[in-house]
Amino acid sequence: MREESPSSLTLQRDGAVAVVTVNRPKVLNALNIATLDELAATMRALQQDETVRCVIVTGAGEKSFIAGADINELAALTPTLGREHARAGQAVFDLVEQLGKPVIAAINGYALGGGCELAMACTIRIAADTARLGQPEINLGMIPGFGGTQRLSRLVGTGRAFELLLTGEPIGAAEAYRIGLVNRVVPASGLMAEAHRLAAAIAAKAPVAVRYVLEAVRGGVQLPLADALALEATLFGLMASTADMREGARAFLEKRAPEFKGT
Ligand code: CO8
Repeated sequence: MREESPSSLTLQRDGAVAVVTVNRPKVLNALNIATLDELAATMRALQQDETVRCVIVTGAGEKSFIAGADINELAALTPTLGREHARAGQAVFDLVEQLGKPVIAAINGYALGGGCELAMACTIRIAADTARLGQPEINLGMIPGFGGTQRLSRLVGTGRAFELLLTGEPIGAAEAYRIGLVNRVVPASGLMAEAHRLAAAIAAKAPVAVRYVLEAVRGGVQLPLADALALEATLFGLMASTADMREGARAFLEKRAPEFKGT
């Protein structure tokens, strides 16, 4: 495993899996502008790196995934800066959502405000049983600005989103699982092992197929069903040009494990 350490993020590689850890434990990994910039630069580099097949995002320490945007910076925002800050954060989370590779949020504690928003921009969310998730912005006299009002309602429905957004009360991992905010809940001690297991399993699939699943689902939900189905059919047609699709079918018929090459 090789390690690079920019100031507020750490980046580790484990084969085809990259682990990005937000590392500001003194403020429960709150996201300041510098950290968001580093996250964007790191994600762009991982996007370009063809040897990376899956990314895990987590927070340093045992207490917090990310406790939100850094409130020290929010307190000083003017209207113009507030809008720019929100748009900049949204762009970073859009990048995570549109990375073209699966991003797994390993939620190891508080995922509040911008932390919950980042988790929602990820492809799959695994929570430690100790995690707490929520959008407490209303308690600060503000609303989410990094996509929370939109991604939360799309993930859990408007009724539950309104309740979380209007009360600001965090929920535990079990409740987050019940409402579909996280995919699975595991004991805190096994969180990273589970995230690595899932990441490795996905990283072993045919990379083009993985990319097209992401594109079909992300692109399709924005479209009327007929257009979304056309998108799916087009992507399926493109898949038919890959060696991996032929290998997958041949391996099944020959009763052996496929060897995918990413072509
Ligand atoms: N920003 C800055 N510092 C923070 C943050 C944060 N979001 N969260 C915690 N900290 C700091 C605390 O101030 C404290 O610092 P210090 O030791 O210097 O006093 C340290 O982290 C430890 O925190 P606590 O002592 O509070 O730890 P507790 O275990 O008592 O409580 C909580 C943990 C419940 C997580 C508590 O820290 C808390 O409520 N934090 C704030 C959570 C929150 O409101 N998050 C939402 C922030 S707003 C947001 O994310 C909006 C995003 C969109 C912005 C749009 C751009 C314009």
